[in-house]
Amino acid sequence: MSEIFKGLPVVAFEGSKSDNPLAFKYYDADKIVAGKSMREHLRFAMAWWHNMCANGVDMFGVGTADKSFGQTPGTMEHALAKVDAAFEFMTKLGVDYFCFHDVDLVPEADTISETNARLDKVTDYIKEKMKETGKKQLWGTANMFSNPRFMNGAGSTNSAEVYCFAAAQVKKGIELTVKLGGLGYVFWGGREGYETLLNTDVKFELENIANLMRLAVEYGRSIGFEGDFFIEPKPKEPTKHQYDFDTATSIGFLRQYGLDKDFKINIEANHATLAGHTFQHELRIAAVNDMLGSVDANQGDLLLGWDTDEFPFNVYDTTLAMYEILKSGGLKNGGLNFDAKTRRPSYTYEDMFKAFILGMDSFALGLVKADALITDGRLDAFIKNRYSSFESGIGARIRSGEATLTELAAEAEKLGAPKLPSSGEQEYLESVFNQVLFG
Ligand code: XUL
Ligand code: CO
Repeated sequence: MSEIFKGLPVVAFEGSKSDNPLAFKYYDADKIVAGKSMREHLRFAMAWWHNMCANGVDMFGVGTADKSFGQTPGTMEHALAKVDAAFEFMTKLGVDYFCFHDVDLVPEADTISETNARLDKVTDYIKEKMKETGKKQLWGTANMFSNPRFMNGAGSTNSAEVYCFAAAQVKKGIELTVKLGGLGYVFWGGREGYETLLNTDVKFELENIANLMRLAVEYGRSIGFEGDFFIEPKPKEPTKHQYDFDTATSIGFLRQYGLDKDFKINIEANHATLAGHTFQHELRIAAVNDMLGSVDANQGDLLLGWDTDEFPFNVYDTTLAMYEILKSGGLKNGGLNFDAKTRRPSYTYEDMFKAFILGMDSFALGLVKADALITDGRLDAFIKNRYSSFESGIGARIRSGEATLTELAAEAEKLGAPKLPSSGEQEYLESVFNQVLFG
């Protein structure tokens, strides 16, 4: 097997003073931060679809990047060359994990059995490469949104026949995840939503999606899958409305259908902003519900209303994200999957390397700064003090659940006019944040 990314080096950490574009400035894999190495905290993953498949094609033009890796796209030789490329890429960048959809690995055949045979062949090869390199699968998933049969969704389809095809793909997807020892299995509801309520039975569709997930859990557990199932929320795109709109909605769905013990949430930054939330908000809501599973690390563009899947660059956001992740005790069966692609004009192999360096450095900085914020302690102390009226007296009785409504009303009457609550001091806290970030 010959080198694919010729002339591109194994990327080393050189520190913040380095001007080598192909070196890490902040990501120092074995450096210990908050008791663990950066590598363990961050668990970076490469998304097969953006990195090994996407060539920059968009609605207005053909691809600009060559991802043929010396083979003819659509052949098994190409599928195997993508494996070689992926492992060389991960090795050179020091990325420990990867994620894929079934059809990212192989060209889909006319029959399920032929597609599955191709998947078996490619995953045999992936398994060999995993043994050689120590790389691991973060999560697996099935693409149930590209094939025309899924035009009305997979679990949410109006066709019982299509539902069977979805089930077949989920079954195989979980089998491959078990085969490769993946930590998670993702459901991103690509077309699990609707274009108009005039033709849609929402309750029926939700029940069918939940049923597909229940079947997946039962089957997965029966063949030894011990990892987490994840829902990846997104409010829209490609459908007008996706049922897994955001974290809170997805958690409600999981609880409604009794799936909350087996599922957690995979939060994507750009999906959060499409839902009108911050990335931090989605992480916090998942964390306080004990549902923070994994992260699709990318960023959107605030001026564009779609999923631009950019490599993370905004260090305020990566700091706030790592702050939430550290405070929640870290990602257990999750990691930071770069569900991100280079811009269409950044079409070279070197751009792919630089994109990962940007993303990995942005999160390494975020980790260091988040740890510094926690060590600094002023934010925590402020929050603790902000709720201190609940520590004793009537406040403590409210917290313990002992106080009755009558008792509280009587207390209010006794107080006469209540004092204003203490100031929120947002501006002060933001300046503390800047001070910790910039010294
Ligand atoms: C699409 C998206 C998906 C999921 C996996 O917006 O994020 O690639 O991450 O299906
Ligand atoms: Co994603």
